[in-house]
Amino acid sequence: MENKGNFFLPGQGSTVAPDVDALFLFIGLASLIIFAIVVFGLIYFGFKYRARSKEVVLTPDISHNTTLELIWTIIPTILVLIVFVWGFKTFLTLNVVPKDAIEIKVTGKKWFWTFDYSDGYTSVNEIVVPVNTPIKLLMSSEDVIHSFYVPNFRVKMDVVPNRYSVTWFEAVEPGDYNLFCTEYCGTGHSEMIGNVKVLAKNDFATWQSQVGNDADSDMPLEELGEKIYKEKACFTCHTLDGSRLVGPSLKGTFGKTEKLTDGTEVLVDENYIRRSLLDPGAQIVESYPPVMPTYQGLLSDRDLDGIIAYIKTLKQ
Ligand code: HEC
Ligand SMILES: [Cu+2]
Repeated sequence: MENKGNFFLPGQGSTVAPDVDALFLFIGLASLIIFAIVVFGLIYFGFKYRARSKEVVLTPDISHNTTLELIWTIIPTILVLIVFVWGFKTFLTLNVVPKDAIEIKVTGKKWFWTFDYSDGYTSVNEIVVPVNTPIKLLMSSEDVIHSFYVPNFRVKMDVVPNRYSVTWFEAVEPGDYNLFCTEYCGTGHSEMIGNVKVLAKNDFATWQSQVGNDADSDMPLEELGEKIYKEKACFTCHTLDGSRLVGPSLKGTFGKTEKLTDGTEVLVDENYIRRSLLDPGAQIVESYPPVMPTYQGLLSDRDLDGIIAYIKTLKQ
């Protein structure tokens, strides 16, 4: 990325970032100057009118000063008007989506992002977009409030259950940019991290044609399963080394007997795993919260075969 940013702000990666930063800088500097005047005045007058003798000297009876009062009313009013007009213009730029924008559906859930593109492709935790093209994000949540935040783009918008929110951006340089959830949404909140991959226009076209042809169809099942484990962010809740996270570790799961919350025991076999992914609420492992999201509609039959094959490789 050309624009690396500085100590105070991350690099400017979108068309709106310079506007947002300029206004921020103006408000910051104006506040700093006023702060300096007030503090300096306080110290200066405190010193100038300090008590010089033990005798009580009464302050002369001054009721007002019209010139001073006009100055401290007019200057702040002008400042507030500048901030209002400037801020409103920037607010409109941030909120009015250009007509030719490409639309991507964003879904937040505990604790990852899914992105649905108009050609039917779905990705998890990575949104891929072309450079110099306005992108409209139509966003909703499947559970609690999340918030979509890309610091380099100066774009942040809440993602709320039961309604849609909309935001947009136009990236100005290819590269990878952090995507954070900025609304505390539970245990895995700090791991709800994604990536915005901005590609040059021709690279984006190549990417689109690749995902269009289903590059996974000739991958061995175990490899496909491993890829899904990473891409669908299973790792935010399941480890591979036997340690407990939000969910049980997948190490040595296959073939073991699992105790469920309803007191029954069940053998972890192909059908149990399939059901865990498509209808996770049906059988809850004892001592774990029922928070695993459903992957119904996100995983094909072959994907499920892949995950099962992969879990089988994770022996003790
Ligand atoms: C938000 C956290 C979360 C995510 C993400 C998640 N799971 Fe789970 N998963 C859980 C929890 C909690 C349980 C245990 C409770 C239950 O049975 O639903 C569980 C249970 C399971 C089980 C049954 C394990 C057992 O020992 O019986 C399997 C298999 C599983 N998950 C696989 C996956 C795979 C594969 C993915 C990714 C595609 C995934 N999970 C994503 C939280 C999650
Ligand atoms: Cu979140």
